Amino acid sequence: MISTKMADRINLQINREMFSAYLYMAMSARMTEMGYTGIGKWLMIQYHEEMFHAMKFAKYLQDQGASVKLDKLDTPDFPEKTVKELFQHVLKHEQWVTASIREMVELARTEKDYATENLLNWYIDEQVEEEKNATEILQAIDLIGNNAQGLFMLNVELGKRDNHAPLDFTKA
Ligand code: OFO
Repeated sequence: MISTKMADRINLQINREMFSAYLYMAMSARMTEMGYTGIGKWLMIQYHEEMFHAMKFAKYLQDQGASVKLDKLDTPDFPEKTVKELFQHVLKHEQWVTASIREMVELARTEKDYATENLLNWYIDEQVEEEKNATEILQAIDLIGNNAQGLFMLNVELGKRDNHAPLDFTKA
């Protein structure tokens, strides 16, 4: 059993993970509409990853006998119109999510909630991966500079990303 405070914080994080999914879906649409179909696909796979992150928290709440409470999602609002600016936003967003997960670890430690802290270790590792992915894409964009052919190749490369996130709630 977990505390009400911890359950509320996990429910807030579910909302943040689902907002991440919503944001990446919107970014995917914009990139696809601009002709970057490979980048659009990469972002849609990121959408599925985020939904998995949300479902993993939801399943944990249920395993702990706590309720899943879904709140409304904010509208994704982003002004970026270039690939570089968009991935700068992705990195900044992931850094914000990392800070949010770290805050949860602090709460779990304060409450001596070892089970939740153990679950959060998975998310800590995942955030290292999330920030690394965005950073590597930004490094590639910097190497490419204003070379249109390079950007074309990056679009093709990112379009090769596969979906590994389980879509089945019970496998979260
Ligand atoms: Fe759920 O890691 Fe990205 O936001």
